[in-house]
Amino acid sequence: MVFCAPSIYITVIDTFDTTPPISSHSITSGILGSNNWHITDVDIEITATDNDGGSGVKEIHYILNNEVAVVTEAPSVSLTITTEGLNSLVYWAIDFAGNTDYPKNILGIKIDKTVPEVTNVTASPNPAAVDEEITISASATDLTSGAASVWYSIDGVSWSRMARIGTDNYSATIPSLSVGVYDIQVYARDVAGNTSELEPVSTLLAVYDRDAGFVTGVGWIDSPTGAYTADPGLAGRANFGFVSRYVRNVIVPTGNTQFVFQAGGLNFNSTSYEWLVIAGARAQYKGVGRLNGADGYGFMLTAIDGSVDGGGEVDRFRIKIWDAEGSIVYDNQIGASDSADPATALGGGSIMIHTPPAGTGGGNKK
Ligand SMILES: [Ca+2]
Ligand SMILES: [Ca+2]
Repeated sequence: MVFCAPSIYITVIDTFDTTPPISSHSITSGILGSNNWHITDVDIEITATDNDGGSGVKEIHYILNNEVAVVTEAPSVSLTITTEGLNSLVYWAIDFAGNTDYPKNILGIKIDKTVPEVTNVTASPNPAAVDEEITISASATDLTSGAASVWYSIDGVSWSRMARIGTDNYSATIPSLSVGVYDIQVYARDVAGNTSELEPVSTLLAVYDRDAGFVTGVGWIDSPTGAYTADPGLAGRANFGFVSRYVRNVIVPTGNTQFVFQAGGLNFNSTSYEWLVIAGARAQYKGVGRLNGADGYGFMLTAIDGSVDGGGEVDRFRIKIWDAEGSIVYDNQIGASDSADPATALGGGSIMIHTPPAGTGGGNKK
């Protein structure tokens, strides 16, 4: 050994370090969901140490998902994996003597940050009679970890699991329900544990009594601009569900009406009815209810059953909602008189007027 100059000194040490450094990794942050899937980005730290008296760690190299190798001149490096799906990570360290650690190959770092999507929630038949079995159907997809389970509730009360029917379709049956309008909500959970529970997809289900006269409606309209007076520019889909039934000599009809205009955050539920008039294909009724949980709103609903003589083959719907001062909150036929026929055709769903045979019931008229 000759210690005559610093450059030679380094060369000499090199010849004595024949031991590669040792590298390892740890996940420093990231939320683990189910089945070893992470439901967030994953932060990883790779560190390396060289042997005692060795030349020291010079570089850490890593390759994420078979991309270009990243070289860091330090004994540790942090990286964040953001890509959803199965990720792979290969890394190794090199010391100043040029010894190379054997590459660690980490496969299957699984990330799914996306909630599953529920579509096509339907109830059938809808409307349904009180003694009819109702089938709830929905589709659920999840491109990353896959849908694991799909759940439904009636008015959000309790959740029941739906059976899987084919690849993306799910189904459940409800033996029967009493007269009313029900909010059938569905959400899905993916294999990683992401859930769409906070924003279930819903559809309204109407249940009627076939022994009474009734009008039912379930479906949706394209709410026109101008309908929602607090923000007249808003348009979009509005869902409705209603049942109004009547018995001869009983003036006040019973039932329930729900109307939801999602873009305006408007959610109306009737609390009681005042009167109902059914004349041929046209039904109209008036009542009071709650808007977004607050009492003190009036409403009038007018509907045409296109399948009844004179109905013109097209189901049409109008709802007008006003506050305690009588100011209009919502009217999808704003400016028209209360006696006008509804002009808005349904985007989907149906309106059904049922008049019981003479002597068994009948329409009351105000
Ligand atoms: Ca070494
Ligand atoms: Ca997912």
